[in-house]
Amino acid sequence: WTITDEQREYYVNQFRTMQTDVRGVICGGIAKEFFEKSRLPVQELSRIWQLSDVNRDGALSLEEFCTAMHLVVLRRNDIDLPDTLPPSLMPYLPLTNPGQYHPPPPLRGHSRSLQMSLLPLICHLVEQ
Ligand SMILES: [Ca+2]
Repeated sequence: WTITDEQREYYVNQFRTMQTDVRGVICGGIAKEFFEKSRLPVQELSRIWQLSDVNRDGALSLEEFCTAMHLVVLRRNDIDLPDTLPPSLMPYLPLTNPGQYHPPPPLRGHSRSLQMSLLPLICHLVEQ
């Protein structure tokens, strides 16, 4: 299941055709469209997606994309998907690489302020 250097280079190039910034991510819709070109059944693609999107943010980072691509390639070669990711395919988790991972604080702050602004409304409804 190991990714060879040539394969990785190819995957990285594919990633670059969709996302010029290698530290960026490919959002779900674009990735889905791309992987549908592999003509694998949808169930298998969603399985691959579940295995590859390790941080469950609905988008694929370069590492996650390489993993997903590789799983697609394995399936195209009639190799069964693993139940869990083998260590050789495990994308680097953001936690192991804190320098490159920026959690989206504006979004969190936004949802919190949204909750705050809803609170008086909810209190008002409860009073009635
Ligand atoms: Ca992800």
